[in-house]
Amino acid sequence: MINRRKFVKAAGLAAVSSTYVLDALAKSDSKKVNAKPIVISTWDFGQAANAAAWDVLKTGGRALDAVEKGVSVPEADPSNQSVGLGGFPDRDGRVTLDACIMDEHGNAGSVAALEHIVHPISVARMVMEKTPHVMLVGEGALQFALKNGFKKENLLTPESEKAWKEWLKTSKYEPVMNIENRKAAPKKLPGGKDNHDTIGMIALDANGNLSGACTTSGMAFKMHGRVGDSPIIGAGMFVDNEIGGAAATGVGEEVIKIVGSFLVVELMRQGRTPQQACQEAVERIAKRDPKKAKEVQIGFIALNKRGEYGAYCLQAGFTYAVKSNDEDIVLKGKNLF
Ligand code: SD4
Repeated sequence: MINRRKFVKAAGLAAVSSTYVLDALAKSDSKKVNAKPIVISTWDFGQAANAAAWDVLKTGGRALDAVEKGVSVPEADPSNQSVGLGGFPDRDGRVTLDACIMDEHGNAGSVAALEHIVHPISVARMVMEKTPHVMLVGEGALQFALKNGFKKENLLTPESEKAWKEWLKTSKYEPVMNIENRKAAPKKLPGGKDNHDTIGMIALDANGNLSGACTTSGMAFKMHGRVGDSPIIGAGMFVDNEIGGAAATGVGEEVIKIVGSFLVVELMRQGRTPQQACQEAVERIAKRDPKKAKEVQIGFIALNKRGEYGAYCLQAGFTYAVKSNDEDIVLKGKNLF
């Protein structure tokens, strides 16, 4: 049988204009056909989130309910300092949260710079289902949440407050990330932590419907009012029920500039496998700003309508979690550098 890599090389990928050919290639390296239900999410703590999503999926539940329930796990976990309760604050000491959600009909809801609410993903869902809008931010998002029964809470835990006070001593903003094999001394946040724990999750339910969710406290010690990629539909997450879904983690500014998750889904539409699509999006980031790309971490996960999944990142150190009837695993994302 012809080796796929050699075939692509021989054909000259740039010269392959027919999506038909690419579609054939994509199918030829399919790993999982009809593997539904299935859920994938970013980072190793995605496994616990997947377990909660699986409770919904295994009984024939809707992917939308699964992703909301799944990402609620890290949101409520104070030890996760990049999502929800206990998230690192901005440089003014305020915990501001970003989240978005999409259902199988292409409906979308989002909140950005939301304070005092443990589950921004549920507020995002309510924006989607109960308002004529897609996105609410800041004070308006908080008022909407409070009017709809969400409780106002203090999200700044003593641990995150301590880390912020430590950071104030230098007040130097620099994205700190999970990168293995750092040549230079690894950058760490006060308390010795990395800062890349946004959860992005895509699920395919037993009925073959896709939904996605993404939620984060954003980059630690960001400027007050800074919004990352995570709540931006098409950047931090995107789902098209005909094709697949994708989510991003990492330095959001770089993801926004290429509309990353939308790009991954569109590449799958053109025939790329989830893995190939994620790789191409990461390469696009590296091509745009090669110097920056070497310094930051960005990872994408993708799941297509057939239940095939993949991931790709800039630097070694990105992990993602997969749960289906056959698998309950954490995988290392393949990396560019
Ligand atoms: C952001 N993408 O706010 C998020 C940060 C992140 O893991 O992924 N952290 O830019």
